[in-house]
Amino acid sequence: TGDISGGCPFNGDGGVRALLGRTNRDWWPDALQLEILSRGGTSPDPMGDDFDYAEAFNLLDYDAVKRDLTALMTDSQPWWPADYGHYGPFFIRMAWHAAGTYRTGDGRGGASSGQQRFAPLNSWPDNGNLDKARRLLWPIKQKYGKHLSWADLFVLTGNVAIESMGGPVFGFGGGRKDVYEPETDVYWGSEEQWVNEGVPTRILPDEGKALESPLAAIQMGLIYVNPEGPGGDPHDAEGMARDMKETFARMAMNDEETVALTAGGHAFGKCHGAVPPDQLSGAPEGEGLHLMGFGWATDPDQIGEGHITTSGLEGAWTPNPTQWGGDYFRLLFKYEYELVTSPAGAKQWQPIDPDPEDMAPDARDPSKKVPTMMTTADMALKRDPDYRKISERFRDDQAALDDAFARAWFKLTHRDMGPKARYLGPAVPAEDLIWQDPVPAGSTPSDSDVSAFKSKVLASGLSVAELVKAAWASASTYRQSDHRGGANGARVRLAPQKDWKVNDPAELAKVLGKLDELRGSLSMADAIVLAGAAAVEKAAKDGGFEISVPVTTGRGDAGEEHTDAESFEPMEPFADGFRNYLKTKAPVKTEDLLIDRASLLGLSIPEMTVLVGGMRALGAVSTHAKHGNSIGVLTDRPGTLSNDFFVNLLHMGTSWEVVDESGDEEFIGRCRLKGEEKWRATRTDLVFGSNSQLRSVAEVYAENGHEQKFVTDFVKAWTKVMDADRFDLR
Ligand code: HEB
Repeated sequence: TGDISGGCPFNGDGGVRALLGRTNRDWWPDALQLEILSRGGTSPDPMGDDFDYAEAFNLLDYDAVKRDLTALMTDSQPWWPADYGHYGPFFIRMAWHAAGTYRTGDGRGGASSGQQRFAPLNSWPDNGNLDKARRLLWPIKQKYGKHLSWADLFVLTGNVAIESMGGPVFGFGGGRKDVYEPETDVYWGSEEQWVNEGVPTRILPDEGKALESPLAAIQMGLIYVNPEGPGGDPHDAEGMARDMKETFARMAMNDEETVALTAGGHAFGKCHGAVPPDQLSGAPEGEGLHLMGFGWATDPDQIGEGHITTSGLEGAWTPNPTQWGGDYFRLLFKYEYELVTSPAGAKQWQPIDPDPEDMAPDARDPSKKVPTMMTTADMALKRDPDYRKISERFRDDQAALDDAFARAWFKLTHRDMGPKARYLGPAVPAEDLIWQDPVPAGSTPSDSDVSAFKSKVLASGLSVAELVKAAWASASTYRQSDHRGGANGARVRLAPQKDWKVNDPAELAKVLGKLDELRGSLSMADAIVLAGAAAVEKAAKDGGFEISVPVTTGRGDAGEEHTDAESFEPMEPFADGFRNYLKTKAPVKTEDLLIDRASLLGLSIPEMTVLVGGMRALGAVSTHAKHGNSIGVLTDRPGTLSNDFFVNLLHMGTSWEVVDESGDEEFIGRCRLKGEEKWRATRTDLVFGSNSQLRSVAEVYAENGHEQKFVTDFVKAWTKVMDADRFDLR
């Protein structure tokens, strides 16, 4: 893939930046402050905790929804008339923009929570007028209610749109449960202007500037690239292809998928740039109440005439914008294109001397013919040599394009749903796809096999820390953003995970080798988790607490043939505060990276806190270049599950000083009276004493009388992480 950032996350402009960059509060300071009603864990979700969306979806009359959606496609509404009498293309763009925010770097974005309804996405310049597309769907959403989420509806509508115009569709999986608030955990960039306000482009090779990870868009407010060229320059053909390759790679798409998606998408519909953009009101989130959630308002008569501006570019790609087919590539290669300016002032490309039958119908009056167009991004499909080869093949082989488009669209719209076990409904394709990270079914071992294995593990000579680290390495790759990773499949024993530095590869290989010897008929995936459980039970017992760590077996083992190794590379933890690991200093504070990881694991503040404290006490830290396995292990009895970390961290007998050469990353704790060194720790450790909110939680675990609570809470949080990916059980 074309990752020109060198795979290093957060490698932006340098300098310290906030974890979340520019947030909704920064963009819209006057917005209603609803978050004060969600204090103290009160949820904004009106459906309540016991609502089971899967159960509701399974009662949906899937065929009836599809019939209703098909009818809606051509049921033009006077307040937003359908171009060519068909809303299909508009809905495809809606679905593509819903899914297209996905990025591999942290698995965030994507279609799975219907975030297009909320800020900032509802107001991104690139999502212009999609407020209308969503509102056209309200009667259908209202009709099917709890049985069909907005998030599923967006994707399903895209599918029905494609089908209703004769396009190929691979399948549909439901199961995207709606949320009722904007996601606040996604970093969209730190720029303070939108793309249409002159914000600079994010890839500037001359200035040594690469696209900051995990971002996948080239300018603030775009889904991917600037259609008019890099930074708006239509002549930079090389830069256009570079930007497309980089951004599409960030959403897990290779060149062939990128070409198929773009050409397939632009077989349909048109661009809107009939009026200068200064005639439009602002984006939805900042608009007046009377607009009822709409933005980009303009004169209704103009809308009726088709005088609409969205991107500012104007025109259709093909003579048949509501019919699937090969016209896009046919025209792209048949004609030379010249640079022209749209009525809204955008740069675009127009065929020179088109034959009359290659002209497009006017969107409101089919008897009128208008020239077709290409964006600078479309032109890259013939100007770039790699793309051109693929484009020529698709031009000459429609069946190949059909298949590639259908598959790439399915991947685009389902990439962030995680394993296939999470898909619902009658249209889930039978074929397993490598990007779904398939795991062969496991089996459930007998209780006696399990306890025999655990005894053997504890007698094997492997330490508590080694076993805990291996189990953590296996399970903690899980991220709730795209539901990838986790202990199921035991991919920790495969490339690239087995070689990640955070996993202490040599030690991990030793532990896994031993477990493999001892496991008998158990799967490796179960064996790793069971061995971790045995270690935690022993560590608790050594601290005076008899507890049992529950393990639900039944995990399967994935092989290399089930694993797209390259797609796991972006999942390498750049920092893992739970193991006190930092690869290289980032422009965000190291403690921010702990919060980020805890959020991807779906942990609460107390869960994160008790896990950090517990794992330190167990000695389960990644090997530190200078301090081996001792940094942050604030206890004299590593390997025992105790609250020593919190007790010692908060003890007033210790004073802390920064180790200057460490660049603020490392600290010495000295005896306040005598001055001798007692501990070494990192930012991730000290933040539990210095941050007032984290301290308040750390204090609970350091308090007398909470020793048992500490152990119980640790085991609960531990088990949550071990089981985070067990969708097969739910
Ligand atoms: Fe697209 C449209 C660009 C990709 C599908 N797009 C469009 C436009 C533009 C663009 C500018 C116009 C808008 C308005 O309205 O104005 N794209 C673009 C770019 C890219 C893309 C730059 C990257 C390269 N697409 C894409 C994809 C898809 C699509 C991937 C799917 C698959 N689009 C689309 C559609 C449309 C568009 C369907 C039409 C819409 C209507 O018609 O409304």
